[in-house]
Amino acid sequence: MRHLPISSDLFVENRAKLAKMLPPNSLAIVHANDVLPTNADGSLKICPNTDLFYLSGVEQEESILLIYPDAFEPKHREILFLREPTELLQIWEGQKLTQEAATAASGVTTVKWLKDFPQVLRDCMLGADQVFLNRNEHRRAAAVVQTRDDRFLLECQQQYPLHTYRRLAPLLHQLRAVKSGPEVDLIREAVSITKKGFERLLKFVKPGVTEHQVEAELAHEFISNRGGFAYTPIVASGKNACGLHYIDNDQVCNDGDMLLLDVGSNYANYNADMTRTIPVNGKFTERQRDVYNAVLRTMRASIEGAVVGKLHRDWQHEAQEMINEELVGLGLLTKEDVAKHTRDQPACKKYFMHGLGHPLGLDVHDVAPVDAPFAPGWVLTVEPGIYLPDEGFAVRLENDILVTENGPVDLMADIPVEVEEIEALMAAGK
Ligand SMILES: [Mn+2]
Repeated sequence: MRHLPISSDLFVENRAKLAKMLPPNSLAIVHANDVLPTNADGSLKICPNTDLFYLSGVEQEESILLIYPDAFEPKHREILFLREPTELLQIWEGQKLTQEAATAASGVTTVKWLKDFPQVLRDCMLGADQVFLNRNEHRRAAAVVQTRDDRFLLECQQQYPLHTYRRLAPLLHQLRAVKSGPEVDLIREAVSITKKGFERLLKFVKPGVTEHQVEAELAHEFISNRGGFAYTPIVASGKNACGLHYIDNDQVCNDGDMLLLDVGSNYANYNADMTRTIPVNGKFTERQRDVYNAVLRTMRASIEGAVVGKLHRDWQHEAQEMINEELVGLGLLTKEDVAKHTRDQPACKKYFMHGLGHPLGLDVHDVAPVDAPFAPGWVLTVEPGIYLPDEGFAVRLENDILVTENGPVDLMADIPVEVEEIEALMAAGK
C-alpha cells in the first residue's frame, strides 16, 4: 500500500453501523474483487472492492468478510478470510497479509485462511435466518462481467436454497453516502495531492506541449505524493474538450487554445475529482474569459445551492436555469429560447448537456441511496460547463464539496480558479 496506515477505528465503526442496520440474526458477506485478466498471462493490478475496504480496510485479492452480529459464538461475529501466505506465494507475489497484520488493519480479531471458509460458513448459515449478499447496484453500472460477489451469490443460493436472501447494497449505499470525519480527511488528502498536480501544470503548460506530456506531469506529482489517478485523466485542448469523455490525450496544445483538465488523484482509495480549464498561452481572450466567468458564477451558485434536503433533480434544474441566463448574455440563446425551457427540454441542453455533479468518495461516481435528498456528510462534485464546438473550445469547472448542517463546505476552495489567479500563476511559471 502506498498510503500511510489508517486507524482501524474507521473500519470498526463502519462495521458497527452496518450491524445496527441488520435485522436480528442476519449474516452479511462481502468479497474482494477479482484480479482481472488482460491478454496472454497478463492481469491488471487489483482494484480493491470499495465495500470490502469500507468495512475492513482490506485491499488484498480473494479476501472475504463475514459479519454475523448475533452469532452465538463471539468469535463468529466478525471474521476475515484471507489467502494463506505460503512461502511460494511470498516468493512470486511478495508480502501478503498475516493474521496479525489483518487484525491491526481492520480491527477484526478472528482472521482465518480461505480453506476454513466452507465449514465456518456452514456453521453460521445453519444459525442465521437471513443472509445479506452484495451486488454492484450502482445505477449506471454496466454489469457485463460477473464479480466474486455475483458468483458467490449463485453458489450460496444453490447450497442453501431455503434461506432468506436479502440485498446488502442498499444498506451500504445509505452508509457510504454519509462520510465520517476520518473519511473527509482522506478525501481532503486526495484533494491536496490534486492541487499540487494542478499547480505544477500551471508552470508547465505552454504552446507546443502535448496533452500526454501534461498527463505525465500529473502522474509524477500524484504518484510521488502517495496518490495515483482517481480515473483516466481528461487532458483536452481546443475542441477536444467538447468530447465529454475524451481520453486519447495525444494532441498538441496550441497557442490561443483553452486546455480542459478533468483530473483527480486518489489517496487510500478515496478520490478527488477536479476540472479546471486554462489558456494554453497563459492569457484568456475576452471571449474565453466571458464564457469562463459564466461557468464560474454557475459553479459558485451551485455550491451554495447544495444544501441539506435538496433533491438532485431540483439542484440540476436550478443550474440549468442559471446557464440559460448566462447563454443569453453570451449571445448563444435568445430570450425566446429560454421562454420555451422545460425540465424535459432544457434550453441550455445544446451547450450544457450533462449532470451538474455526483456523490464522491471511495468511488468516483460514489454510491448513494436512490433519489434521496442531500444530507449532512455527503460529498458531491459540482461541475457545470459550456461546450462550444463551433468556437473550438469548452469550459468546465469542478470542485468537490461537503454538505453540512451549516451549509456547503468547498473542499477545493484553495485550488486556483479565478481568471486573474490563473493568469498570474501561469505568468510566474514562465
Ligand atoms: Mn466529476
